[in-house]
Amino acid sequence: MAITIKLPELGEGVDSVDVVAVLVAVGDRVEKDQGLIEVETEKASVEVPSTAAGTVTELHVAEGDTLGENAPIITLEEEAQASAPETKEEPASESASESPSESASESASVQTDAESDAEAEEPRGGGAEGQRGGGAEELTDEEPKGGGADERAGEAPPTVAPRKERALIPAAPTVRRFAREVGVDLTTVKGSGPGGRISIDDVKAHANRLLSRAAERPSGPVAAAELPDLARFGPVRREPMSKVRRLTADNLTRAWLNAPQVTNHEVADVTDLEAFRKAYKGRVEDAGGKLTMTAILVKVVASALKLHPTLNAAVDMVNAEIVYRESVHIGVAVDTERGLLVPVIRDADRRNLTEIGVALEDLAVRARDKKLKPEEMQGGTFSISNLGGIGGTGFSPIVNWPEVAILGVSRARTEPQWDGSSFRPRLMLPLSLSYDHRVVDGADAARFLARLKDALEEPMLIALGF
Ligand code: CAO
Repeated sequence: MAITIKLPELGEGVDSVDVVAVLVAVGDRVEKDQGLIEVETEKASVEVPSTAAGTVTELHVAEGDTLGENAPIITLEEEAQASAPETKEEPASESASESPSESASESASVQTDAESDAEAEEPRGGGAEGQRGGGAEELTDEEPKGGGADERAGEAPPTVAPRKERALIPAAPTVRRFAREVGVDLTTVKGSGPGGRISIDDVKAHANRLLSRAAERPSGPVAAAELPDLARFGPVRREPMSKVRRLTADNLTRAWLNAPQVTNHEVADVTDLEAFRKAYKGRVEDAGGKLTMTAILVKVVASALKLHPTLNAAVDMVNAEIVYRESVHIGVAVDTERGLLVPVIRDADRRNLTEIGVALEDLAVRARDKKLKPEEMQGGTFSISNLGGIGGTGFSPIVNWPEVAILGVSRARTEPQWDGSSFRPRLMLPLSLSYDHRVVDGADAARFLARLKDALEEPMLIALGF
């Protein structure tokens, strides 16, 4: 007999809930207490269980709906033994007499087969887009809400296969929510728990595998989390992203998700170096360049990398290898109207300061004039991002994957420093080194930063090979 399961009492202070997932489809057999929909309040995300067992004949909700108390969720054709008297539309005895001959165990075995078939034959490879397009939305379009079970009688069942597969996904609401947030389609994830139950770790491992694959296509898109409806909270304006912005977003997301990153901080006394820079900058200008703090840092970093090859390496997790790079190509972050560009100074370790000053000025000007060639932004082995011309006391730059480290530089300030007998005004430069912790240990990073500090404070050390 047909019964309609409704949204139960919502609790004090909760007027409505949002449907974030529909866990069953028309044609599904559900058990009593099985989750039907996942709803979200401002405080929590919960599954609403079925109060009866039977076969779903009608869905009254779709993802994105907002429901109030007592809103109908599904109508199901109830089975004899599993009736829930308080929600029934017909007496239990009639329901029992009209139950189909198909036994509960038969139904259960059909479900189990469907699940194992889905895993064995279809490796749940529809992809996020396919699933999104074919699931709830398709059903919603085809089935207007609100009709009773009898109104639907005789109609061909809607597309149930994708929903059925989805309804069988064994995952807790927290896991479903996490998967949605990181853009993973749960139908493509194999669970490692009992009965194939999917855990958050399974989702993370799956996401990492996808990212490794995506990383093989450096310009490919990165799975994106769906934005909530921000217009609900006030007017919004949408603008298409520029290509530079899209690539930046993809690259930074890939780097952030691929490499576990840590940032170490250090401060170097660059008082003497600044005096040197001012004294000699005219000579570099004569050569067509600029003797800036960034140019000096490129030289110092390039020299230090020869002594710390791990920070000039790349990580190949597919083959479990560290790829040491003989060349030292330093990428320099340049702020342009179009967004962040990172041209590369090739063989920085083999160039003198004047050559670096000329190369950097040329690349920075052409970056801002949109005249850089794509190959001039490729192949870096380490990056420097100097925000000191703008301000700031420190920041955590994101490693420019597939590099394993990046130096962030903030604004040098004159500060009192204790020299053992008195405080003296010294120009102090904040340095922040972010690194891929899979290959660079904290101690390696600290030693590298100490090396940079020493060289910036005693530049002659570079001439001595440190
Ligand atoms: N502390 C204090 N002053 C600094 C400084 C620092 N760390 N770095 C630069 N300055 C000063 C320079 O000395 C210069 O001062 P003067 O005009 O008195 O000589 C002024 O700031 C401007 O420097 P600059 O920008 O001409 O030259 P630069 O080599 O220092 O920087 C470049 C070049 C391309 C790195 C810079 O223009 C730039 O684009 N920086 C932004 C990088 C960025 O966006 N990073 C964020 C990326 S996300 O991680």
